[in-house]
Amino acid sequence: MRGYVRFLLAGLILGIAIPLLMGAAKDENPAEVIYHGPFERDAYYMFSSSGQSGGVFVIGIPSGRLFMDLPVFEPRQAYGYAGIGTPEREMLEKTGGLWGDTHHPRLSHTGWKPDGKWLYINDKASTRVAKIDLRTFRTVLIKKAPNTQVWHGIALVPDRNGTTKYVCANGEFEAPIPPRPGLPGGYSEKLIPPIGAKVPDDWKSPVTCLDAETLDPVFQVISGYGNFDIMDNSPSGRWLLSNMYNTEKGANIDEMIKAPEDVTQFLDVWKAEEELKAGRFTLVNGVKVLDARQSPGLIYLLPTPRNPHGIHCQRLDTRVHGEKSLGKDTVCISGGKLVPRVYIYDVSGDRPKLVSTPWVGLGPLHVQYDGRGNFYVSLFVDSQIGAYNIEKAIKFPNDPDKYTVDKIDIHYNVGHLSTVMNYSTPKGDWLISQNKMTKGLPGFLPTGPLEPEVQELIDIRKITADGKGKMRLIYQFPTPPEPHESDFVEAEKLAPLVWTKYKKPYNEAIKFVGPGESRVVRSGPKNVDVYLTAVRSRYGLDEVRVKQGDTVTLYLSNIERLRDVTHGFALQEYGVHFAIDPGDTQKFTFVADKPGVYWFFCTWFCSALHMEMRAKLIVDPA
Ligand code: K7E
Ligand code: CUA
Ligand code: CA
Repeated sequence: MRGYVRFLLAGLILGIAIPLLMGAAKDENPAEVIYHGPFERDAYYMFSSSGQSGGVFVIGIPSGRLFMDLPVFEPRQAYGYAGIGTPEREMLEKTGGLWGDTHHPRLSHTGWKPDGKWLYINDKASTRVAKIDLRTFRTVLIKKAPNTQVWHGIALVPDRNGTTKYVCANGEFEAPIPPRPGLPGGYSEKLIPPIGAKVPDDWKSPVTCLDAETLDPVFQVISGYGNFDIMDNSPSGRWLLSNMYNTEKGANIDEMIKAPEDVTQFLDVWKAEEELKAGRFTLVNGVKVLDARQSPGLIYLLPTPRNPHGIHCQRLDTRVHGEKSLGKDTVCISGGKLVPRVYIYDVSGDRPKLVSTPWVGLGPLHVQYDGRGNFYVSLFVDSQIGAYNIEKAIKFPNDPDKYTVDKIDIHYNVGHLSTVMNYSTPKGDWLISQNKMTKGLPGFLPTGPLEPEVQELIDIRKITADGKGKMRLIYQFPTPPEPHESDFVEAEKLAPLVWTKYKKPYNEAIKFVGPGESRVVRSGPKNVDVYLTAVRSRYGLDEVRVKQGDTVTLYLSNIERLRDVTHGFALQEYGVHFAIDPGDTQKFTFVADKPGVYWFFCTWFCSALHMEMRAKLIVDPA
């Protein structure tokens, strides 16, 4: 009898539980969402900075698959990027060095949407910005600017039609700039008490805006304050926001955390353009420098949480809010590392206003949006991500129960968080948590005292416009060190624009060597030019003969017509390696100072006869 009751009960429970589970499985099974079987393509490209790896990770979302570890500020021999004697190497060396610390990638826009043309990213360490051609996924330009030290935050400012016009960058560290006679204040909304002014007054950290095409500086702006961290622009392109954590002008950490509040600078880009036109600038090291102390209304300073980090502006999802919302300014939100609040600014008018300071949790760093009216904050100390409703957080700033939508644990210590296409037309589907610590995460294979970085995919599709619903952690994937921020474009938009082979002329400065054009030309008493083709699976010459002491310039063209057939070139004893993609030509220069016979060989497995793809460099003794 007892058995029978148990059987009945079990049946009852299963009868309820099975349909429930099946119902849940129907739209909630994470495997169905993120698993991409053979031949299945991701919906988005995610371009994530790779931090101290010096480049960009190209990752498919939602699968989390790593497609490319794209080199920018560091030579990468697998891609033949910036090898010894190449023009890329020279560009890196001229602008600061052979390593970088990348932070904030941004995609170029046309009409406020990613146009699939360029990707920009900064190197904090050497105050540089790079431009990557998305037809080829190659770094094509790297530049720096004078009068500034350490670019941390960057933003792409659009013109009035939403097309990328400037790449602007924050100088984080103060550096001396020739002092100028300044007018006293008058531009500050709230006086920040000067505490321990240890950094000299003529040390500035300007905001620098570069021409998006050439990366040459168009203007810089200085004020009575300095030290900028993270930057964003309002969608219209009018406001450029910079967070400042050292309002105290302290020279060490104790000084830098003294003031109860710091400052967000709102730079009116349209006003800056008027000032430039009116000639109200000074040339400093060839750069037009605007001084906010002499141009009232050029900047506004508003209080920000003590030692702020992230400042991010809302873009609206056009599917929810219509095409006109694309360039519409609404709110920007700043997080502060040392107080559990974020500050919400209304930037829709002619003057930015602080409208709310809601409580969010411990260690708020960065803020993202879903385009439906909610914002998401990374809480570094709490190891959580919080979701909040903007309207309610403005209406009921002292009632977290009213505006908090949901909180979710992450693993661990989230830095940046990225909602898909947050910097253009937010999709409101996925949120990627880019965490700083893995801390022996169960399920991750240990890799020594240093563990891989973990990124977590969070489903935010259930969060509604009126601030209801739950986030859901559905996937964890590792990446090498150390992703900071990400930008996104739809795969269906970018994939068709990506070249399958190089088109001519891609680099006018380097002449393509066509089939049958391989030759050795003595161009001077001590100069030899070598023109060489590569095709499966031989070089255009079996032997290259030079004299000891010759400066050899090699032009190597890959004359393949098939996509993805890349060849390599590794030269024994000379430390030379590069890779050339189909249709591409590379150039490098070296001095043949060691007499002897040296095999050079292909390093990319290009055909069944790849091993046979080798030839001789003969250096005759002088
Ligand atoms: Cu890593 Cu954007 Cu440089 Cu914050 S920054 S975490
Ligand atoms: Cu060409 Cu291997
Ligand atoms: Ca401070």
